[in-house]
Amino acid sequence: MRSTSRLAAIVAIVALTVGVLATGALAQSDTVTFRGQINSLNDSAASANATATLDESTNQLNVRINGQGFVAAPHAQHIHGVQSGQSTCPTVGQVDEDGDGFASTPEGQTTYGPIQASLTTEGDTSPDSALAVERFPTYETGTYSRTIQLSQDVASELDRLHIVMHGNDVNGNGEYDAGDIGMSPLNEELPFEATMPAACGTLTAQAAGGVQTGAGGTAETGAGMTPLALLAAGGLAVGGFGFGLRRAVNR
Ligand SMILES: [Cu+2]
Repeated sequence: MRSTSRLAAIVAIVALTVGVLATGALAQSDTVTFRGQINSLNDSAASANATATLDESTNQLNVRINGQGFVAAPHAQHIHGVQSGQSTCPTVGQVDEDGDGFASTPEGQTTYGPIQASLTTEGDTSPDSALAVERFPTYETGTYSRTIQLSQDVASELDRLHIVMHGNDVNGNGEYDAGDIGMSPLNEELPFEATMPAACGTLTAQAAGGVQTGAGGTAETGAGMTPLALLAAGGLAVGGFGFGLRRAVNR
C-alpha cells in the first residue's frame, strides 16, 4: 500500500519535471524572425532594412529598422497589408491613377493594403496612430527599435505584410513643403511630401534558428535620431503637418 503511493508520487514528480522541461524547450524555440528590405518608392532617396522577431506565445514583435536617406522630419511608418489576402509593394506605374507621377498613400494602399500597426516611438501602436506625427522617428539616417504588441490576426499573417515608410522630400530642400506638387490627398493642410510613401518592403519569415534581436519593452533611439523637439524648428510646413495629424488622430 505504502509503496504504491510512493511509486505514484515518484511518477507524478517525474511527469511534472518532464512537463516543465518541455515547456522550457518550447519557450526557447517560440520565436520567428522576419526580415525585409525596404526599397525606395516614388524615386525617394530613402531605403531601410528591417528585422522583426515575433514571440509567438505573446504576439510581441520586436521591430528594428535601419533607415537612410530620409528627410529630417517625421516619417510615419506602418505595417500594412490585406488581412487574409494578397498585397504587394507597388510601382508608381501600377497605381498612379491620377497620372501625377507619384504613388500617393491612397493609391499605394490599393496594392499594399490598409494599416495593421503603427510603428511609433512610444504609446499606442494601433492603426489609430497612423498619423501621430509627434510619435514617429525623425532621423535622416538612424535606427528605430521597439517591441510592440500585435493582435493574433496580424501576428499570424506577418509574412504577408509590408513595412511602409512615409515622407518624401521631392524638391530636396530638406523639409516637407507644398513645392510644385501641393498638398496631401489625405489632408489638405498637409504637404503631399509629408504623407507620400517613400519606401516599402515585404517581411519574409526566416528559417528557424535565425538571429535573435532580443526583446525590450521600450523604444530606443539610435545614432542620428533627432529629438522630437526639433519638430518645432521644422518650420510652418511641419507645424501644419503636426496640427493636421493630431486633429486626424483625435477625430
Ligand atoms: Cu503607411
